[in-house]
Amino acid sequence: MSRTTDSAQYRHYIGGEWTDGEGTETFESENPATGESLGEFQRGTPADIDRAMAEADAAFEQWRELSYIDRAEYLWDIYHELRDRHDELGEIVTKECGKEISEGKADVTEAWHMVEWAAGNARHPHGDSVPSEIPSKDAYMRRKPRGVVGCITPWNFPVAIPFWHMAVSLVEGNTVVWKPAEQTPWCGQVIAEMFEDSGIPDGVFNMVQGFGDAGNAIVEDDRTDTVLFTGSAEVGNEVASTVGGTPGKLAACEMGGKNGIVVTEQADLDIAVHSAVMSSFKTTGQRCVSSERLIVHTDVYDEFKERFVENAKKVAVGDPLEENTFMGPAIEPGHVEKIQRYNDLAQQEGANVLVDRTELDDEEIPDGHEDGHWVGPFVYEADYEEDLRCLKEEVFGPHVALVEYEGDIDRAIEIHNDTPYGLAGAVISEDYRQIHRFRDHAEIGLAYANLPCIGAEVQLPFGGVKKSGNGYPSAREVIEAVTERTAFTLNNSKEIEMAQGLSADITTQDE
Ligand code: UN1
Repeated sequence: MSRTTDSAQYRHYIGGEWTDGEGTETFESENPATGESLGEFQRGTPADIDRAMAEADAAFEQWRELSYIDRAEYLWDIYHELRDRHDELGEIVTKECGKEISEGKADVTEAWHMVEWAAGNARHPHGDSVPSEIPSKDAYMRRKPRGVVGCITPWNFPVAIPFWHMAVSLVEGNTVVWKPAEQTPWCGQVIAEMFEDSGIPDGVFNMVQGFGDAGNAIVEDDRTDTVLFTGSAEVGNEVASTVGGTPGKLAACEMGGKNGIVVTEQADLDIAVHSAVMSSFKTTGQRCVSSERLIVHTDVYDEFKERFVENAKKVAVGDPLEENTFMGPAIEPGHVEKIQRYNDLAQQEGANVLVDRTELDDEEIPDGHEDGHWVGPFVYEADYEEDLRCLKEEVFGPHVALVEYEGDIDRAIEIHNDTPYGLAGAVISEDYRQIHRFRDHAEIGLAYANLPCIGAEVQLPFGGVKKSGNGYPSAREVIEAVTERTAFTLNNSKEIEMAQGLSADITTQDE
């Protein structure tokens, strides 16, 4: 059956077939820079998830019997396709989620890096050989796939993050039911087509387009062994608590952050300003690792402020397909409203506004882009106080607080750690003692020094602490979430000998 219906609606991919599913509704993908429709998609229902689960469950037994290396072969096909279609796919990412074109392409690059890591890992040793107290025993730690992995992915990395979740899961021998973000179904469609082209056995990979009700059906289904979730803290915490209450199920959730950059009195201010601009405004502040707090020492505060503000006033917002654009649009009208609400909140909480490009001037909006979801940088200074919501809550936009501090690095770290989140952060300093203090005491999973706090590479663990996540749905760490470990011990002797000095003698009443 073809990928689309006669009226060119895109379908779900379940059990190796394109299907309309049970739902009667469709939804559109919209280009956030123009408001144009990019395509119409079937909206999946819990019944569609049910079917996808049944297919994934049924395909598991055969898939797990293949060798790691044979499973990885399907992923290598996808790796080559991602590389061969780099420019085209980068443009699709940019059109669908609004990131400027170098970011659209980097998303695809990050995807093939993850596929390369997962498929390459198929030929690396898995498990450990472990010594035993008893010389005649061999002990090993071996891994087994868990079964069906449910993947729920966000719109801001619509190609890379699905592969963070799915590449390792599949190579490790699991089958997959995936729901792409409702804002980026076209990227979902393209990825599903790649799996179809790879010839992966039917049912091993399933994709259902849809919204939260479909995602929820994945989380609640008894056949789901692991849920991998990347997205908002609200949804992620619900996923983690639902799954956590079900014996035998696991969830690895990676959520947002209220990420901070500490600029100490020992900072190189060129590096500081460059890192802060990249961290705050790339992806229009819509990375989970984007920085919304710049915590700057009083000795360098005025100069940093002047230089950062100058950049924020001028940074190029516009058509994301243009190479000179630094910031594209926000993803959707509701998100623009959220950013506006937080910009208002900061003012109500007493912020001193330094740059307000919330509403762009007409001449800043490129021709033909009047219906885009535009929002520019909003920069303010706030006196640090423990209960300011604008310093604690994630906005997910180009909303940036400058916070001045006095004292030593520990004071900066105290302010830095005063949020419920703990994903990414950076320290800018030429003093290695300050850098190491930050490395060891900042409550975050991704720490940087003299760099932006965005742009992690796939071979590093990715994830946070506190409200930012309970697991690591990417790279090496995802293996823990999608496999079971077996501690396997083999006796090479005819005698049974026990560890810990435990007697292996069977004594009888006659003795
Ligand atoms: C996200 O912010 O949602 O570290 C993911 C980075 C990217 C991934 C970001 N590699 O910026």
